[in-house]
Amino acid sequence: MTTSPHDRVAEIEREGLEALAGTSDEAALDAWRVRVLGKSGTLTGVLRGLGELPPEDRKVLGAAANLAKNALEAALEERREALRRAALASVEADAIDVTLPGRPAPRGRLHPITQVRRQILDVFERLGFLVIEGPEVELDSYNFDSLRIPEHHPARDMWDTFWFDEEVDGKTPLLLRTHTSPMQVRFMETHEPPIRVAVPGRCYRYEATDATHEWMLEQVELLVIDEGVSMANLKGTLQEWARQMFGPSRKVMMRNSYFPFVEPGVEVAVDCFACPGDDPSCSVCRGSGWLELMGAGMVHRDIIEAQGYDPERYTGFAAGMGVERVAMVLLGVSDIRDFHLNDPRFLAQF
Ligand code: 2U9
Repeated sequence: MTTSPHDRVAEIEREGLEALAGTSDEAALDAWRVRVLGKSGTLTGVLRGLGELPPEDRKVLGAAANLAKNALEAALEERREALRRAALASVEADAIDVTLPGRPAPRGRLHPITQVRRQILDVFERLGFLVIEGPEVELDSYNFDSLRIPEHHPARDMWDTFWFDEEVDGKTPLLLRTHTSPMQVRFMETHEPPIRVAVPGRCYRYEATDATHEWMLEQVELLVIDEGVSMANLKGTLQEWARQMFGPSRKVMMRNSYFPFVEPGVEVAVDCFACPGDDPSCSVCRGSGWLELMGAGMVHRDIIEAQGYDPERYTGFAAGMGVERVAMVLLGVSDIRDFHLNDPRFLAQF
């Protein structure tokens, strides 16, 4: 059985369109064109054979073959355009537009306690203090004895302490420092007056936590020892610090207090920077007009003497503050525990 010329044209067109759909580049399109529409192409073969047909058949088949030729040529152009568009789109997808602004990289931030500690220390450094740091694991001799808090003295009750189990001569001398003061003692051992140091650092207290107490706190302590140092120098130093931290018109109030390492000892308060001082709804001072921020005093004569300095020649002052306490006041945080929960939603506010 032979196929009729009509069927042959239809078959060439069908096969041609099918093959064309499978082409994926310019070379394949060219090969397709040569195979179907070229000089020895399948459709060209049919058109060439027309001359051998009787005139009526020639006319009818000629018309059909020409229609098939036009359809195949149009399909070729369409396919070429489609491939060109696809190639262009893939180049565009890979391209880097150098004129676009960069993607912002997520930026970290300093912990609020770090920010406030730096702010506190910046002021003291401008006032001429040297910033020094010391170990968090201390000997009880440095943490207590040299600060006039001997073993079995009731004053030790002021600092609930984390002790290490390690024994030396039947005693457990190691602890987590309860204040940074042992570092001032270490500094005095290796330096002669004049001394002017600020000591930041983490301290630990074995106590229950609540909105204003944590078992870990950061302190900044000061020690100044020189000839002729007085309470006036203490007050002036803290007043200037308060001005730079909380605003230019700050006042400092000192009230009698007790710490074994100072005499006299004082509690230091700064007048409220957030209200006129009589607003009961003020979140900073609650209407009292004052913020208690630190303890301070004149370094006890025994301590000066124990370091081998002449107590008739040298006097000094010391002060200590909790960084978290200052941060709460400055940043408006009402629960100290928020600082070390490390919830990013809390930290992202500062
Ligand atoms: C030496 C001599 C004296 C450091 C001082 C305070 C008063 C004080 C507390 C405030 C709140 C610690 O963070 S807090 O709990 N500190 O009240 N600290 S005088 O006196 C010293 C330190 C070292 C050699």
